[in-house]
Amino acid sequence: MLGVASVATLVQCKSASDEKYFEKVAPLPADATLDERVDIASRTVPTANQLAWQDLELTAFLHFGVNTFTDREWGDGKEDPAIFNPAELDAEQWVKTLKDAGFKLVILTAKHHDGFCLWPTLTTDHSVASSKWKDGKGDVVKELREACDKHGMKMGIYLSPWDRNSPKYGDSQAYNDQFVAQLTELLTNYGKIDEVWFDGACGEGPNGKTQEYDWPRFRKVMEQLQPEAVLAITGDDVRWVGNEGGVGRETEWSVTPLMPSIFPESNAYNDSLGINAMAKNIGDREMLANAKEVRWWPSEVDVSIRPGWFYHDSEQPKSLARMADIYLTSVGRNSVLLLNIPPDRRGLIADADVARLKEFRKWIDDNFTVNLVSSADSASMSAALRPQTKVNAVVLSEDIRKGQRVEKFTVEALTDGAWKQVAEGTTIGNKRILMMDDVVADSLRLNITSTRNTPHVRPIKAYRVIMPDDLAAQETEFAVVGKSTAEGAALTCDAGRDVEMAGFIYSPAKGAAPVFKYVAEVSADGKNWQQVKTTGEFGNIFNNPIPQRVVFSQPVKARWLRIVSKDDDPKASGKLEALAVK
Ligand code: FUL
Repeated sequence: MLGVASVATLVQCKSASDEKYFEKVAPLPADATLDERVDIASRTVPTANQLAWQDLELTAFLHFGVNTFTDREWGDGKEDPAIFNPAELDAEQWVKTLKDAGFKLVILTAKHHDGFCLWPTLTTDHSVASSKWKDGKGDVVKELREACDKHGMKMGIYLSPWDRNSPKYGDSQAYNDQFVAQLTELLTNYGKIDEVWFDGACGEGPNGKTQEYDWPRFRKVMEQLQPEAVLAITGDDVRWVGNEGGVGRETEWSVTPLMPSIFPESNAYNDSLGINAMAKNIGDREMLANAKEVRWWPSEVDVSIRPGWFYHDSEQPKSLARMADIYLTSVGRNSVLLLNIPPDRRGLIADADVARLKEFRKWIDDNFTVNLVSSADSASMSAALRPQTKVNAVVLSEDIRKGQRVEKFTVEALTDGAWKQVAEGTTIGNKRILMMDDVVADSLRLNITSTRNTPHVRPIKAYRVIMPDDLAAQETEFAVVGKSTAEGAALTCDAGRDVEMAGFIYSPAKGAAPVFKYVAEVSADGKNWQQVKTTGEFGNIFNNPIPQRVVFSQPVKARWLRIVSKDDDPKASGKLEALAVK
């Protein structure tokens, strides 16, 4: 193992070129050697907007709209606007709840894929103006703005490019004009917007044509109207981490050759490099060999506090244990957490979610407020603890204004006069939290065993973190019963006896296409079937293939349950379990 003294020799110190930085994008000349490419990547740095955004650490999503009232995840655009009626809507309750929990920015789904606009847009009647809420005179975006101003919260907007309501969708020029008009309204009339979220989903229009988005135009509108905002997901300021489960990579580079989808050549280019947004590795040095540029494109981990993005009565917030895990694997892995807390039909964040957020904040405060390091020495990257201090977490951080550089490190603890390795890792970036087994130590030190350039690492911090018990994912309301078999388009569950069947859990199989559209049927004899859910759809299952929990409007007595795929290529795979009334 390498000691601290050897760090200087390991670090390829390039003090001359170290002064020169590339903001956001750095070209990699075709004739550059791999070492030169790595050097350029090490000097690629964030823009001021990106830096300010990375500093936020905790940001929140509010998925709210017609889906809240139809109990769906993806609306089809045919919803009657009259159903939107959140009689008790209180944007201050949202913002206060989030602020108390430590969130610094909140992003509202101003328009989701169903096309329903939460502000009275002039571009379509499919908006709050046609709803019953406040007799059509309400404006959710405005109410959020006012609450954010009052409580000192930054604001962002989600404007879905995919629009299942607009008759113009699929007629590229006409729809792009409409989209730009919507974006312009949102970025002009609602004060300072700090993040604009363009989702990547792009389905067919009613005319069967696929929409070609004019990304460069959208980006220009944003730059002109909100020059300090970051553009997320399809945009080139903030990168989707690649899953919706709350997990950043252990090796999470903010500098990557991956090209954002607002650039028309991105698909072909990323394919040529053999990478995509979900790839396990998006930044290792080997990947730089064939790239023509690298960019600072830091990761955002978007995940919902509940199984769905929209509020459903049948769902519950994640356990505190799960939330703590998410914190460690997002903020603790060089990412900004974007946690979704969906308001309910009243227009309020549900009590259970408010309570969970309070616990979440308390867990962070209890565990990460008191740094156990009594004095740190940045030159030797060592940290003195009070004698015999028990620690199980170290927090590391690079000064990313000078790039992200560290590729590999170990952490050692001085115990009974001897140094021993207690943790190891790859990237650090803006923040890295490393959990390890309890160790009783007098000092800690960091050994950087591989770096792209002179590292700029802040003093180590150390903590003793107590993970909450996982009372978790257990089903409390219903018993999970039955044995599942797949045949053709149907996935059948035999509960073994007659039960009061309240619903089911469908768990998609790893590596196989999930069921998307389905009907659910029950049977007393396994031969005659009765439909209980006629038009089911596991909205968003492709992006987020987690177990899908569906509760029927009322329980029905049966022994067998099946879901029959109504997809174009109907093949059922995965597992089906019945939820029985206890
Ligand atoms: C996805 C969407 O399809 C989901 O409905 C949700 O909005 C999520 C944040 O992004 O791609």
